[in-house]
Amino acid sequence: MTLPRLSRDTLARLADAVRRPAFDAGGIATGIVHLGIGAFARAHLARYTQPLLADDPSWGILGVSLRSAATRDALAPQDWLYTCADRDGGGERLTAMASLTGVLVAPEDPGAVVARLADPAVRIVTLSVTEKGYHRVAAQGALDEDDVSIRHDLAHPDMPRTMPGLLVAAIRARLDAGVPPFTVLCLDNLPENGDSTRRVVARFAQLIDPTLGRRVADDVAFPNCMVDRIVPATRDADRQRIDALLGVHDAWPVVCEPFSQWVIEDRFPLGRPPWERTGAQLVDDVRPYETMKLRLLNGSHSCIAYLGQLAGWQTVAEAIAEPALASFIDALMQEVVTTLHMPASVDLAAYRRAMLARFANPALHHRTAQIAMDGSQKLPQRLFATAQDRLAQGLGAPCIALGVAAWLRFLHERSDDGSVLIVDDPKKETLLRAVRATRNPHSLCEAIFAMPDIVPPRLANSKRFRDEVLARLQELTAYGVRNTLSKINRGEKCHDETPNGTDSDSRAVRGGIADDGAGGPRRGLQPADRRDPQGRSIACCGTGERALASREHHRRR
Ligand code: CS2
Repeated sequence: MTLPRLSRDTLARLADAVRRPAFDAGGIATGIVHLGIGAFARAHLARYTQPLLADDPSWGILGVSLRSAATRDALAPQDWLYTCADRDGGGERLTAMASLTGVLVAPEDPGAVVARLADPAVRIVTLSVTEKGYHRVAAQGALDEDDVSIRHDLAHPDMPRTMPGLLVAAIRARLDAGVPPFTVLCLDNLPENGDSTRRVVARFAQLIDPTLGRRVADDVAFPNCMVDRIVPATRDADRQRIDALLGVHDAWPVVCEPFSQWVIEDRFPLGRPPWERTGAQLVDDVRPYETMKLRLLNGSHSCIAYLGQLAGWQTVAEAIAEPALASFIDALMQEVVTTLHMPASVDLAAYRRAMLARFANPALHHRTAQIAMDGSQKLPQRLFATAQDRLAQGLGAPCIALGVAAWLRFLHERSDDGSVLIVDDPKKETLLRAVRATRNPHSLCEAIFAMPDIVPPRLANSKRFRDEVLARLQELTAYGVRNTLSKINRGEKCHDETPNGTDSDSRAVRGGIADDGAGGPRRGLQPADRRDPQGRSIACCGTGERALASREHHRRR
């Protein structure tokens, strides 16, 4: 039977269990433009914003795709409606989303995007364009002025292709028309993400016109924020299941974990939706939260991705169900926490436990191949910065070194059993050239460590770190992931440092989206909830929790 398409007309026909918007889906106006309207923004920004539209319909979100027309083409026949499915081992919760006012495709008509951005009704521009969308020299944070797309936009500022090009064209149009600039809110996993965005956008503007560059640097607000929600790419199986649950056909749903966190610096000169009412934390200084998330969650994710790709573990849940990998991730987190300086209200031990449970979510199917993408853009803030801090503390970074070595091994495009692996990275050509020039781990390390745009020179110059990475790469090359992890877990790497006295007891992790109508207590944060992909308890794999508990016990004594 062909199901009718999800749309404003069919909203009323959705199954009773589906949460619906508490406002007229056709009655909202654009106050936010979002560049990079992928799954993440639709499962995070939109979820925090939707419940607020009933009180103030002027904060609707206009999405912009910087590359493909797929989202626009799928959502246009649905009046921009879609479903957001929160999933874990305990079940699935569907919300009908109606917070988008439309989707534009920038490459088709960049002028139309600039015109919408210049509209005085637009007060905030949010961004999730992924790390590479900032066109930074990854290890240094500066705009990559040699980047082909940036060069294009500098030469054709009225036909921009890039995020900095679009923003600067719009800011210029606003200033020329006497309209104050919008606030730019970065939702990507960059260090000090607002400041990082300001650096590249202001530099781009300066290259066009020094006065404009100063105005961008001085007059545009770029608050920092930390975002967190695991939102894997939607699969066909998700679409089929969601259609059956909805009773109508949604061509473009998003699937995410129930957990969500958003910590924002409160600097919005033209106002903002009251996101604190839907669970966001508004703080003066986001940096500790952002560093915690980038280094603990994203750092662990990248290590799981490369080790998982090499070992043949296709999803994060499959990987973390391996006791040896879970134990390694616990050790990695011990290494990371010595570099964090958290407010007293944050319980890092609870954060770590919750993270392991989130990784074990059997319903997400978060592919290691997806996280493995763009390593050259991710590792500087996820692993290299942490290693640098460890070295400055006089400590080694053996677990981080294994993560980096796994990335180098992954660049050989072959898993431990010889299957083909796909390297998808803006620096792919340079990286693969280095790999193909040698089969020798030592010269590969030397070659990659000599790339200052990827590895910060200060770290690259550390013999201690280079030796640690080389040793790990040699082990991975000789023994493969499983044997290397077993060796490491048998104690060859184990350092036993007390992490900043933060491993206290088990208050629940802070954050989480406020319930927008029918919430209830969050699930998915308890170790006891961990399940393997077949739904079996994986308490046996809770090496991380066990190690933590035993250290806490030891310290109390
Ligand atoms: C992941 C992130 O793909 C990746 O690199 O590490 O997308 C991660 O799932 C999110 O940052 C979670 O908030």
